[in-house]
Amino acid sequence: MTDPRFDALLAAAPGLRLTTERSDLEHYGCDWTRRWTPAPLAIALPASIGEVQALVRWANEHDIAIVPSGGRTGLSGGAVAANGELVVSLERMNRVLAFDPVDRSLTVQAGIALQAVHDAAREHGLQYPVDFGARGSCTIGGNIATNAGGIRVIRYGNTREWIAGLTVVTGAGDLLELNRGLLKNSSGYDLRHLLIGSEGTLGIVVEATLRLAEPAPPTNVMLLALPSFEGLMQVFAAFRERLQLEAFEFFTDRALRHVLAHGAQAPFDEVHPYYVVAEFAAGDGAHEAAALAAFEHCLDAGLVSDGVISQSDAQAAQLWRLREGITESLARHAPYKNDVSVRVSAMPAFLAEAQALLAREYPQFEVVWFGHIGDGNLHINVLKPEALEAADFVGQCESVTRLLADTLARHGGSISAEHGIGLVKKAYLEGTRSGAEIAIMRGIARVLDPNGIMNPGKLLDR
Ligand code: FAD
Ligand code: 2HG
Ligand code: ZN
Repeated sequence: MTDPRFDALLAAAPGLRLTTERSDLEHYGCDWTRRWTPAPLAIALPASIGEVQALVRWANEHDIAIVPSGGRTGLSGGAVAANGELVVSLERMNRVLAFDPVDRSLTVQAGIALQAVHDAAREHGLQYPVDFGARGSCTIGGNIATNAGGIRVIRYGNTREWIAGLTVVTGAGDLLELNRGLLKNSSGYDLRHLLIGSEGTLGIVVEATLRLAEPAPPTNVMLLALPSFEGLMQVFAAFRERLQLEAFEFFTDRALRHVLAHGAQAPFDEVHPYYVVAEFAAGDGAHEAAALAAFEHCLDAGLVSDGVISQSDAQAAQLWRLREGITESLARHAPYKNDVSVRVSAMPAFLAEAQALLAREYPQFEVVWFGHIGDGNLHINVLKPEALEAADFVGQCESVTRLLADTLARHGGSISAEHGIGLVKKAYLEGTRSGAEIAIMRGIARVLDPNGIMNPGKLLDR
């Protein structure tokens, strides 16, 4: 730690933990994308809001870029520090601060893991309904910064719906308390919503007040096998009509094969091209009958070819593993990820067009399709052929993404549904956002972060 600039920082924030150990730089300098070589200046681990403010002010004085860092499970390169940035990890700020039974809210520090929030809500007989596979490692700060979605959006919405208040240190070093947990607040621009989805470019979220929901009803999980994707949205409609859906997730046989190779158990004796995991409120005979009716309707119409319903929590977890295990099972193939959305009504046409285009233009690639089909959100992972160099692979995948972006533009969709733009999708932002919108976004960034120190190079160039 020989850099003399750190002396002033440690004088202003004596409790701050600062490290330049090579293993720490490597550990904190990247996210799940693994595409960039970590090269941060240092890692700061504040334990209080005062320390966060001190280091943001110091970074402004010394013109040092900051990368806010949560669990680094991000899939868009948002938490990457490859250019001498100061990584600010919130991992020491991971406590539950307050629970309010009347407001049904939980106030937490931003570095708390999503799973710990679930546990805390459950202790109070409630639930925090944003949920997805990275729950054990991702943090509320990262969820807010990406407006994370997940497997229950179909019923509960994205992270944005659950944020009643935010405490933020802006890029200028100001402390803002946004909305203070109010349910109703028509007092002008809601700056809280600017911070949600801002990918660390406007400030550092240090605390959040989360709304909690009634506990989830007892549920059952069903795995459906589908002969073709044309009928997918009809299956969705049939189940949504008859049941209260908590989740409706889609994956292909290719995805399943990777999860099985990773140790999961095959759900059916036969191979089917497409699958859906549906979770729905259950627990009494009427629900069971409705599920059976939905299934039989789809079977009679030739929309599904097989199905299995969970008989225990353990079996439900096993079925979920087939869907939630996909990302991890693909990791060894260095996938190039796309995370796209269209309106649910546009999904069948988009899916058909995109699948046909990719198969025609890029037959050399294994493409794995899965996602939150009930939200109009698909994950399209292109796997790296072993023989292809990483740089060549990424180069070719950029043109896959360009093709997808053009297709999305025709269908009015978005190049990032829930993972954020980060570094990975910056070049394609203009397909989803108009020039006027991007100009306003730049203006907002200039106001909250006048010296451009907050996560520069991510989301948009300023
Ligand atoms: P990080 O990766 O650390 O950071 C993400 C972004 O947020 C970066 O731009 C970073 O600078 C910024 N940031 C982090 N903390 C703060 C803060 N306190 N203040 C300001 N900015 C901050 N995402 C989904 O939406 N839905 C899914 O279903 C889903 N499933 C996943 C499954 C797996 C197995 C994995 C590995 C990832 C998945 N993700 C999913 C992506 C990822 O988990 C989410 O984007 C998550 O919200 C990132 O949280 P994090 O704490 O890891 O953030
Ligand atoms: C999911 O839905 C995540 O499982 C990860 O958003 C998607 O790995 C991906 O592409
Ligand atoms: Zn997802």
